[in-house]
Amino acid sequence: MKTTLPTLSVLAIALVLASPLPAAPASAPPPPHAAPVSAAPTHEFRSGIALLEAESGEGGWEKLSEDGVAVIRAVPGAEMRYRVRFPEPGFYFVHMRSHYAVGMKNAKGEVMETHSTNDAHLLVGGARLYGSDLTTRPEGMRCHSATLRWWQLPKGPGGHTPEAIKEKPVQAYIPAAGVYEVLLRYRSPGLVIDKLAFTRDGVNPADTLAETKASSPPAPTARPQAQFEPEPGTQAWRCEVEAAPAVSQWRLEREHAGFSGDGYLAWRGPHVKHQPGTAILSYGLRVTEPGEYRMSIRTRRDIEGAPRADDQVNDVFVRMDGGPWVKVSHKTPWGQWGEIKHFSFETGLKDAVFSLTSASEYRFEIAARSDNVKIDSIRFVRVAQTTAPATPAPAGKK
Ligand SMILES: [Ca+2]
Repeated sequence: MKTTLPTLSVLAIALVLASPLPAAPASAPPPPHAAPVSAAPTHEFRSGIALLEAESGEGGWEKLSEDGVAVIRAVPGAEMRYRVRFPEPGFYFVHMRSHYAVGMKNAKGEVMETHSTNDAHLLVGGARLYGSDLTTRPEGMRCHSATLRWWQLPKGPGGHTPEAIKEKPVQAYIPAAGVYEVLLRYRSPGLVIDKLAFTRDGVNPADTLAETKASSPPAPTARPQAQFEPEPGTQAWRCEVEAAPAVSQWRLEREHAGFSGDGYLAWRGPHVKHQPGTAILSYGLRVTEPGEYRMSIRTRRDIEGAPRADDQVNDVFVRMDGGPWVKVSHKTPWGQWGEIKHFSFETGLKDAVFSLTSASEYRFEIAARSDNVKIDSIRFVRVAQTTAPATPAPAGKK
């Protein structure tokens, strides 16, 4: 018998090595692990994605509509709950389509930094997510956009997310198939969430989701807030900036004479150079003759308080028909009316000319960039068809 025991032991080890993957894979991260609930799920996986409309959850976050998109906004002390059925154990990427608040004021009336309004606590099955090292446990997720975008970034642990995981996707670890509660908790004011999502694989699942969204039919958007009018006897179209409502921290002002129409809009919010799409003003431009159209925006800047550098208080973002946001800028002397008429690229300035290739209505939009910039009116002039256009290729028109 002495000789058979070692043989059996070897056999047992061989059997263990050959057995299928154990319930808790060798790559299981450090606990505590998520714990399932017995309640019925509110969300299921379909085609590899569990997609949670944020407003479908139960809880006390404010539900509202932004440009026709149903979203939720953080409320101090309140939570939102969802129950997702995860089909198999393992790691899942976590996505949050969200944006922070621009120009939000704190209790003292001071404008808050956008990074103070950009995150939420998030627990899955009562457990924290994992950072990209599959060890560090962030408290939640954060975002870096002024408009709704997909984000996968961790927040915490602590006030400053560790560098090693900071800009890398978070994941949830699900120890066994089942229904798990997804719990959003307040961390900062002003955070707006459109959707949450869980995906199993893919190098960059957030891009896949964003593309899915972009390729689906565009959501019905609100009408432009104002319309360009043709200037009789010319190839020009004109619109007063203030014909659009002064959203967010655009302010209708009349202090400096020389404006046209009812006044001009001044951006009294923060400098938002990294957040194109902040506080959008929209204008409908009905094109009857396709061609190249040169843009100019009447503008001025004034010394208000401390003197500023010459390349400040001088730009806004514009885009045509949902194309890329482009910075447009000017160097008009301080205290004078002038014109913004150049696209401003890292490589230099180019005439702000747009290719409007179909006889249809285009949507021209302006978004904030420099603080305290003032804009009065917008004009488009059809360019004589002699030279090749310089344009940042706005989105293709049908
Ligand atoms: Ca005006």
